Amino acid sequence: MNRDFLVPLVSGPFRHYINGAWESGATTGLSLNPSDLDDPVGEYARADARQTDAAIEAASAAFREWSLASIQRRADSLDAIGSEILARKDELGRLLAREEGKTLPEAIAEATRAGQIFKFFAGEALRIPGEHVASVRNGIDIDVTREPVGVIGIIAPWNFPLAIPAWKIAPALAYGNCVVFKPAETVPACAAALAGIINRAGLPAGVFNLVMGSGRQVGERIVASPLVQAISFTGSVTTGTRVLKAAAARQARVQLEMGGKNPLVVLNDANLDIAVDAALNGAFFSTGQRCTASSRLIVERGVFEPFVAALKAKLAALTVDHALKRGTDIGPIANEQQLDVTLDYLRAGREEGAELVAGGRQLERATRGYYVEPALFIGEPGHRIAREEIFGPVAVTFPADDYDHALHLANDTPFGLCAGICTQSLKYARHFRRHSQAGMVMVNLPTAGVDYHVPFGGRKGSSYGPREQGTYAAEFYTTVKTAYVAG
Ligand code: TXE
Repeated sequence: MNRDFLVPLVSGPFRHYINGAWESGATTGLSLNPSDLDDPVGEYARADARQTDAAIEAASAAFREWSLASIQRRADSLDAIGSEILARKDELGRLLAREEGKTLPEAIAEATRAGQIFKFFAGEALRIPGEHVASVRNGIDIDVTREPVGVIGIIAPWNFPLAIPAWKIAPALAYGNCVVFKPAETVPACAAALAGIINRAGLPAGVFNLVMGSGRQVGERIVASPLVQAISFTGSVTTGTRVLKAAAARQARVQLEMGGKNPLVVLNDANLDIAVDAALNGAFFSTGQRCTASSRLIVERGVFEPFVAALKAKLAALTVDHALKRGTDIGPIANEQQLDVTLDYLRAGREEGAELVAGGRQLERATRGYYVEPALFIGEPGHRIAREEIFGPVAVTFPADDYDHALHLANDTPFGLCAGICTQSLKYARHFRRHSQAGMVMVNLPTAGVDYHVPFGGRKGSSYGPREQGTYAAEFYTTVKTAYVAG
């Protein structure tokens, strides 16, 4: 489809969208371009308590109408949102690359995925499942149906500023809920662009609201509000734990997607080209800022040296530069805080005795930005850099004695989002699939890179609550009613 849209995607200052109207903030913040700090993306509104409450109240007031709207109406709205996203994926991709710093091809792919997610849930709105069950008592029918939950508070991170909001907002709306969306402060322009597209789909006022601002002020207010029935959160373990405690204290429904420290196991019998490409892509693409990043590379001793040598060679050939520049493989780190975290871990790795075999230097480019050379350490499983999520272009590799040892090391982590194995052995692939303590398993693939129509989520410290995406999203965004009917 190639439609010309007369409306600009977004124009600063980026405003809140509350009860069907655009609103300036109580205060403002500045969104930066991490590839070029001299090219700010624009000012954005920051909400205070009053504006946050206004968004929540608008969503609550809109719930009755939207929850009773026909499924055709809901499907058509989501389809329209998906269509505009897909038609403007290049424009959205440019904005995303400029604001978050992933490369343009990665950003366009993310925009495409966001559009596909809305299209998928447009279909799901027409397929809301239910069950008719025979009663143990004569003359009674039992129906199990799914109903909307209410107002959903959506708290999102900055690393996928279109796709993550899409996979929370689309199912929320498809199943008849209203939304209060709080994006991360690194990416307000992307959030405002998405809100503009949702606005043009003509939802009733209040069904979807965008409020921007700090986690402490806006996020905590959403989590604490008795008018918000459910919270879907993606972000750090520390914040996720706070959200969980606050939500549990008032018995709100909650779903958390948090960090990962995802292992990629490479066995002696692996196709080394596939394994090295999986490691390169999984660990370093999107500047390593993916919760599914392959940050622990566990390699059987027989191929450890050739694997490290081949990966080093590939790393040396990568171009780290401005996200919008043609030929850039790795963009900058998304914000200053994340740059500091990455540099701290690079220091910690050296101090705890890990061997830095490639990269790790801060880089200067033609424009001022947060550039860091992708870094590979040979470390030990107990090192902090091998146990804690870094969320930057840093991976650690260590050898395993055999498959059993590799499986043990892979599972020896407080996280459990995704785990990968590279092998040509069906026996080990099957065993790993069954015994990996992760929510997602990849065989001969990077740990990052998932489809949009199947469940996404992890185990242990990575996730809490029902899975996101695919048909499984219904578990979180609907509540079940069992009805007994006698004639
Ligand atoms: O996350 P936060 P940040 C990890 C990654 C990164 C670290 C910090 O390790 O280094 O988190 O990133 C909102 N109540 N991941 O600071 O703080 C906040 O405004 C309610 C991994 O961005 O968790 C933002 O909208 N909300 C992760 C969202 O929560 C609060 C992706 C996430 O912010 C809040 C992103 C509060 N008290 C970061 N405090 C992954 N694995 O996918 C903050 N927020």
